Amino acid sequence: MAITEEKLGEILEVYPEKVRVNRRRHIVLKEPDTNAAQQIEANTRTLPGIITNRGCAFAGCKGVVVGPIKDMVHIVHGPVGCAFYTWGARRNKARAGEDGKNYVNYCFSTDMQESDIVFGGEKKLAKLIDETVEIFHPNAISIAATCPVGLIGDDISAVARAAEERHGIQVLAFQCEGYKGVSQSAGHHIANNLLMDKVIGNTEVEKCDEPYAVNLLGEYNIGGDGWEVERILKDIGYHVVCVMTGDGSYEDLRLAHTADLNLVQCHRSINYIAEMLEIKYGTPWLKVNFVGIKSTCDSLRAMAAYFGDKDLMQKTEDVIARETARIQPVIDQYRKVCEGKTAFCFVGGSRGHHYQGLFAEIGVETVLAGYEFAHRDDYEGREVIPSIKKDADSKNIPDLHVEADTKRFKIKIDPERLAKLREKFPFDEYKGMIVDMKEGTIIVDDLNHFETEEFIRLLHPDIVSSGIKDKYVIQKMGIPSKQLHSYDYSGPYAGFNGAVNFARDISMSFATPTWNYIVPPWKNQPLLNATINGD
Ligand code: CFN
Ligand code: HCA
Repeated sequence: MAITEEKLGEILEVYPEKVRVNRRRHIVLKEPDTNAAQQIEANTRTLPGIITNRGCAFAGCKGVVVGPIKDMVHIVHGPVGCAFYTWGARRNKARAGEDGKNYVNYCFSTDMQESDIVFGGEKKLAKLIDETVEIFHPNAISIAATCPVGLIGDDISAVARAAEERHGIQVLAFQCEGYKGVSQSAGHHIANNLLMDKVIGNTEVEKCDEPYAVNLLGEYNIGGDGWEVERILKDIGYHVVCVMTGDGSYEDLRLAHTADLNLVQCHRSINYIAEMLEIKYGTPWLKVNFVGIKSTCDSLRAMAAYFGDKDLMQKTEDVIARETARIQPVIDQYRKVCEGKTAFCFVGGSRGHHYQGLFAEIGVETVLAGYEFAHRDDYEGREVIPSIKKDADSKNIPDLHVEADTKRFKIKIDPERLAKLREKFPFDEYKGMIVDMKEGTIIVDDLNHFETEEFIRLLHPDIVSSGIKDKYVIQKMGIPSKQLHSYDYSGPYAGFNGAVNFARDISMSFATPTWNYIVPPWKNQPLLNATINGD
């Protein structure tokens, strides 16, 4: 059943007036294909009292962007709960490199107590750094500030500077107190800025000797996704300089400026570094998506077209032909179980969009999708500077950046020139989620638990893919839930092998007899209406 404006009105009716108006702006009913892009409100403060799935700036900085760097020790300066929250649950996998250093399975925290809040925690932090260096010898250290640290005013930058002098390694202080900004997104930005400022390019090396040198940005190796993507890229002949940051290392990160091209998997979490690399070093970036067979093939072809080398293009086609011939028959089997089913696809800041293509490939249609904390460009699309380096007369890169404002990292390019480049490199655009969704589907920003249940009651999806905070509510409603953050202990789901794993897991969710033992509430209970002020 498609949701009409009237039906939506009924769901939102229980809210007080102000809340209703606010929430309506975060919901889009996809209209028939028109050229006018539909707009959505996003990246604004969550209404107090609404049970949101969002996290905090600390989660976005330490948990998401910085945490996966394996040869660094990441210290959580704060209560042990914050450290525990970012310890392992995200499933960003890592293997030690040649130097044998991998600390991602450890949890380092100052475990602040009441006395530290009263008297300050700087000394405790300095002592922890000393002990860490003595015991673990990491290549660098990060300190992540939690809410109380900002509130009591511990100067973590000063502690970091003094520790750098004592130990001769970089100690990065991330001022990512949880309360900053409106979600994880602020933390991504804080992490991007400091990594760009202090780590990337912090070496004598200027250029990578290998041909087709790329960085993979916004790939965090959840369930091994990054390993599958790297397998494909290496098979074709690419050299991966650095992955940001899944299974990534501090040492590789320093070399990121030496690559020829930046591939951006998760735009939301890392677009800042992609743009800063373009401004500072002239390295263009390409939006890719290695989730789903078609998206993977499209991305590989766009990369080959960027380099414009005939052999590379041929090798790309060979790998695509070999891999698809291998996996398609398997996918087709699973598709028989999944065909005709519908899904909700609500994840953080990019997967709500990225997974829709893969769902479609196994015959599942996404009827509702959204992001926890994405910005408007992730929904509505944005202008992307095309691959400037490949254009014949773009050797003089600074010409393109005449109005580059390095403080705010904004670039202005002559629109005529931009149009010409776009013609040549049509892949270089970031379309956002809304344009890819079908008429009659729903796009919801910062979905909350009340709305999740209401939309489930109305649309009866066959599967809901989201996170741990609503997984069990969904399953108790008799509906399979597939976590698209952690993959429920499975994965990888990216690339060709990932598509097979995903098809297998989703068809298992449908085929399990478990659901015969659970009766969804709308089958034997009247629909509950929320009450306000006891009426
Ligand atoms: S791995 Fe990424 S893909 S980084 Fe981001 S926006 Fe989170 S941790 Mo959870 S699964 Fe999610 Fe994305 Fe980028 Fe992960 S959709 S919410 S902050 N995310
Ligand atoms: C985070 C991390 C998270 C949480 C997942 C979830 C992740 O936002 O702090 O809510 O299920 O992917 O681990 O997004």
